[in-house]
Amino acid sequence: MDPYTPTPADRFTFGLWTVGNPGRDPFGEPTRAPRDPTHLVAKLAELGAYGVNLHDHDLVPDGTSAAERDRIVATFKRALADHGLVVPMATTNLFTDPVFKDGAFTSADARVRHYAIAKTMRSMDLGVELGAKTYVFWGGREGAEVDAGGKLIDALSWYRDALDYLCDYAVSQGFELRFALEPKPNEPRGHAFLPTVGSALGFIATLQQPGMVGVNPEFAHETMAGLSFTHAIAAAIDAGKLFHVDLNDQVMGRFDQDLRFGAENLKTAFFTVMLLERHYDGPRHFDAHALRTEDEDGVWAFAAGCMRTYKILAAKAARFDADPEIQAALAAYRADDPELAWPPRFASEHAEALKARSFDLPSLRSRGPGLERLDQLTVELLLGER
Ligand code: DIG
Ligand code: MN
Ligand code: MN
Repeated sequence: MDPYTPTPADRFTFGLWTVGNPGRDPFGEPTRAPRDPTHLVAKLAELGAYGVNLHDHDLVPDGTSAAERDRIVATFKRALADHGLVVPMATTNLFTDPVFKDGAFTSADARVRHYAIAKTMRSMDLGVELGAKTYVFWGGREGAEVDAGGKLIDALSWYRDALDYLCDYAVSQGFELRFALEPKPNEPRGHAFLPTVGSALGFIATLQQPGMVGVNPEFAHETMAGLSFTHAIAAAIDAGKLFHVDLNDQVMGRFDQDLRFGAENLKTAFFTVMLLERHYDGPRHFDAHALRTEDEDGVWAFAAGCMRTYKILAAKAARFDADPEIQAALAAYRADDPELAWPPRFASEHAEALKARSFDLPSLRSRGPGLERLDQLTVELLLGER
């Protein structure tokens, strides 16, 4: 069997909006026909995916009657059961409806803010009904083009009020839900609130129930901001806040391209996979879509490519760990000195001794870390030469 054939054990997931993306962009109409969610479930299962995610209105269009909503959900549940897919994550569309044109949770109109919270609660109900354990908040319209509105600090306070209220709602309903904030620096708003993983981590610390809230970093979003996605993932892991992850690819400094995983930055994708394989056991969600040029065959080639590239890079990460030359270079890179082991707790005597200690600065200055060779070995591994 092909070692890179995905299976549900790999926990690969896709949003209905990803493989269902019709190919519309700001300058062109859709190039693909819309596909029914049950068809997308069947095709994803065929490819070896584990699960499917959704915004509320990907499945139940806004304004649907309660009876029709229940029929749609029952049909979708049957498709999930028939094809063995789960719904690990759900989220709310707070960005398409023009009512959110100047923000949802951060709108300057309290009526819009409260409508967004009501819509999110109904969407949480749906997500939990489908089995979601993670709820993502991407603030697509939470931002500004005009700072004269004077709400830059109020917006964060309103954002906090909404999240604190929704955490209370989840607890009151007995939902086993963790929230994951998804940062993005801009687009569709000129400047987005909570633009990066770092800013989201800081914001979480100000919430009333910070333990319920983590981050959902997206490869394209940190890259758009000119940041390293690998470093963003490491910061989230370090903070114990990597609750979900959106994998795709992106050319730095471009609009949000949501490219197939591995399509542009193979080395960053490699180290991302290495970190996820070592420190994260959640779904590997591909928040990406096929190029607008593609037909439906191209959509499924895109989806299969995301999963296959992840598995190939995971195999490369295992080879990295087993490669004697790479491991020797890694061992040589780190220098330790048993005399410098940290004492169990701070002691003034230790501080005085450290201040008085002499260091061989000329030798420390001239020591070479061997990073060029280590990086070359990594490149050769990725090129299939090791
Ligand atoms: C875009 O990157 C956002 C929306 O697609 C969705 O709200 C979230 C979940 O992955 N990502
Ligand atoms: Mn994106
Ligand atoms: Mn995303």
